[in-house]
Amino acid sequence: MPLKFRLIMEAEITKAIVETASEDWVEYAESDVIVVGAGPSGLTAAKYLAESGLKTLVLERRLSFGGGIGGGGMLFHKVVIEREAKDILDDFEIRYVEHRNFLVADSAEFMAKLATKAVDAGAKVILGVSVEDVIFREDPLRVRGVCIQWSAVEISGLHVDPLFLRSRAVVDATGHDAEVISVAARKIPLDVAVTGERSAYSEVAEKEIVEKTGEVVEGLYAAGMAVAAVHNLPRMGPIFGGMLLSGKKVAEIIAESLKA
Ligand code: 48F
Repeated sequence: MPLKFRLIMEAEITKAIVETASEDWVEYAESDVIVVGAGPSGLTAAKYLAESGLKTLVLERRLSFGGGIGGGGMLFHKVVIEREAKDILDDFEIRYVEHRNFLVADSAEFMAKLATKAVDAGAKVILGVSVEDVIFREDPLRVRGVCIQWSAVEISGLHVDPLFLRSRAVVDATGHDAEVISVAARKIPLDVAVTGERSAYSEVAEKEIVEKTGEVVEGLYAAGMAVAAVHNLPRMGPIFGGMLLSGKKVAEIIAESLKA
């Protein structure tokens, strides 16, 4: 390879990355739905939202998908799913074995396929970005997007102003701390007390998280463990049917609401 070409190549790599990334940021400065968190509930929601034709952006603080899936159950590489969520496993082509009352999947396959199918359905996933606040409007009170920051900046503690992304709906799929609803509740404020989850009571948690999945204030929705944090529900451990069903349910609610 001639020396000249090698010298040019580095600059071309930079241009390729910065130009295409910038195109994405301009494109997603406005979208239908922003899902915060690429854990099981967020990825499930993203697939069904994108399939329903909504422009869907998933923002994930870490540089990896899967949220709490990767650790399986106390680092054993398996997760448990109830039979009620079998159709969702099939939609995502996740393989499982039957074990007594449960379906059991490999944690690596579970997280990989949730992510693959969400992306294949058309959801855009951007890693390494943290949501630190929301955009709101009044009369009526509603959430209309998020304030974002590179996770690296957040971790550094530097004072750097965020950028804004507008959307018609925001899903808090951030897990146990319900980070998006917590900040909105504190700063807007909302008439919502994010009291956090309770100790383990798996069957109650699985049922009530799905039942209480939905809108918290106009434009802001809770899915997955964020629902437990908002409604003070018990935790359930490494059983994931409730996360999948919650993700699917929030997608259906939003699709219905944005169509109207
Ligand atoms: O924690 P997480 O997996 O949430 P989930 O979808 O599922 C919970 C289960 O994994 C498990 C359980 C039930 O089986 O108890 O814990 O409710 O995934 C949440 C994702 O959100 C990201 C975080 O890094 C994780 O990948 N996240 C959290 N806060 C933010 C965020 C934020 N402010 N901005 C962007 N991403």
